[in-house]
Amino acid sequence: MTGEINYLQSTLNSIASIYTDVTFKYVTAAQAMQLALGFNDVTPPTYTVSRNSSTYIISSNETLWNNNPYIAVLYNNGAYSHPAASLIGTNTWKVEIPSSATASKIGVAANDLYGNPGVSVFSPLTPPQVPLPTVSAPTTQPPQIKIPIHGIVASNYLDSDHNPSKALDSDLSSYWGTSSAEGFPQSLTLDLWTLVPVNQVTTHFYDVDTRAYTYSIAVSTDGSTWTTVVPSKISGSAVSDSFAQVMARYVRIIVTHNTANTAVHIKEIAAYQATLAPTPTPSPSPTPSPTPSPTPSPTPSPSPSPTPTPTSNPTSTQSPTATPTVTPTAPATSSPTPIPTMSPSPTLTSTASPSPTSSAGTLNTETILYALAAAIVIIAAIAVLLVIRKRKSIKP
Ligand SMILES: [Ca+2]
Ligand SMILES: [Ca+2]
Repeated sequence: MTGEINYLQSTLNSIASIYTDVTFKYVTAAQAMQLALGFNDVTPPTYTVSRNSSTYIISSNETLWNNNPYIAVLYNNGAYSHPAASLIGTNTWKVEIPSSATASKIGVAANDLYGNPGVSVFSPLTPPQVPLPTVSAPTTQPPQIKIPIHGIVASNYLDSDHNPSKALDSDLSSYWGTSSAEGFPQSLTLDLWTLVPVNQVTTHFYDVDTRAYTYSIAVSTDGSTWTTVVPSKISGSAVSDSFAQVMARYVRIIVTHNTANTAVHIKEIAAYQATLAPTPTPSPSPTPSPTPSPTPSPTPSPSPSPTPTPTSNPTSTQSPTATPTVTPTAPATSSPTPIPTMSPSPTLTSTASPSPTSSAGTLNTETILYALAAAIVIIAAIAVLLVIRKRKSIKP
């Protein structure tokens, strides 16, 4: 391939030296677009990745074309998967990578808004578990949003009439109840399905009398490592516990005592998160209303995107700056309309894929193919130009 490109380059140089009144420019498709539209973003997007169990958070340093990176996972057995990335914040996406323990490489690829391709390959095993990001509790409690519960598991339950789902049926006459023979502790675990901000749990204990329960509440991102958000306390009937907002998938209440007997009974339980800051709609109001519009109070945004700590980032093999471009310094041209030169013009010798561990070799080949295709188009254009010139010279 390199030989073919060299041949192509020398051929172009030869043509350029003969037809000195023709300006040659060898550019990539992205660079051609830069020239045509007059902007000069030639830097590819770069990414950072953090991991929490099988959930990966990918951030880009700039807006991506289609607002969506392409993800490819290479597994140890040679298989590939292409999990979809879902947008969770500005230039931030979440990807669930199944069987991430057996994955060997994770590739992230996208173009920025100006066609510059950015590719990074990460190792899925190097990033450590991301600690639960905590947000300081707001001084004034904003309105709360009830979080959908996708699963509920109890350490124990008495019978089907007192199974864990009875704590989620919005019916205060039904409740989750354990067998008194099982004693304490007993726990009820809510599965929120994915990492979401949580800052409040409401619990409605069985309350036909003045009994009180001793309990604590913990959260987890992976179901194995738990962080206590409500230390052990005693309460009964309906109780609401607020805490500094955390990112969690699992919420667990652990009951260690009941003043009435040795069983646990919860009528209803729910988890909440703070209201997100309203996104301002850029609607230019043509009629200036005399009444001041009630601007939304600056509710402290819970910042749903868990900003990854820098240490958790994998050692990113930098995106191989492909786009092997050649800028043959064409001889002095007499072209009246000089084409603006591209400022950063990497030379052909800067071959892509600097990292030996990078598995993005196929992408480099693609880029070279694109460059070849662009060169062929240019040659064709020159040929047409030459024919036209020749015909013009023949005509009287
Ligand atoms: Ca860019
Ligand atoms: Ca119930």
